[in-house]
Parts: sequence; structure tokens; C-alpha cells
Amino acid sequence: MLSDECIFCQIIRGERPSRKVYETETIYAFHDINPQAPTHILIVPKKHIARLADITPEDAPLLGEMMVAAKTIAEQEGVSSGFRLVINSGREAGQSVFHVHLHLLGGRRMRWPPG
Ligand code: DGP
Repeated sequence: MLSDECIFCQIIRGERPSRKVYETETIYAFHDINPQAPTHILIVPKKHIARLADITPEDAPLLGEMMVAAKTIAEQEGVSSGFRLVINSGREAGQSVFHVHLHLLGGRRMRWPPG
């Protein structure tokens, strides 16, 4: 299910440009427009789910596929020796686009706590 107004759904449908790095039947991944690291990729399920807080047990395989995609993309982008995955769920956590997405960050030293 794709949502008309959602910008990530528009990217998935090809109605908004993106720099795609990976695509399967269920997942689409592209460069973040506002990169926070030398490598910053967004891994997005094609199914429209607003927040991680809205997933159901039926979504478990899809979330697993996102993790496998992250590993594959990290290798493809040359950052498999060290990368970070982030999901912001809810405005308080910093989520600004309400379509679940996994941030893949790499290419620089990461700090902890993330802030
Ligand atoms: P979050 O704050 O976790 O919801 O992350 C949303 C990310 O999406 C943010 O890092 C910027 C990125 N973003 C927003 N609009 C676009 C867009 O139109 N194209 C691309 N490539 N990235 C976008």
C-alpha cells in the first residue's frame, strides 16, 4: 500500500527523483538528501508504514529484509568494516518523514551516545 502524499512513496513510484543504490520487490534504498556521514543511505520498505511504532508481527519478515539489505548495501558502498543503523520512531526521536526508514551511516568515526 502506497500513500499519495508521502514523499518516500513518491520516490518509490519514481514521481520524485532519488539516487537509488538498491531495490528489491519489497525494498527501495537511496542516498539521503541531507547526509550526516560520507555514506548515508535510507533503506525504505515499499509498504507504507508510518512509524516503527506502527509495525505488526506480520511485518517481521520485511524488517529482516531491511537488515539483509543494510548488510548488502554496506558491502556495496565499501563501509562494511564499520557502519551504524538508525531508526527514528516518532517526532520526539527526530523522525521527520513518516514512512519507516532505516538510516545506514558510514565512512566516518561514530560517537556514542548519539545525542
Ligand atoms: P528522519 O528524520 O529519521 O525521519 O529522516 C528523514 C530523512 O529523509 C532525513 O535525513 C532527510 C531525508 N529526506 C527528506 N526528504 C528527502 C527527499 O526528498 N529525498 C531524499 N533523498 N532524502 C530526503
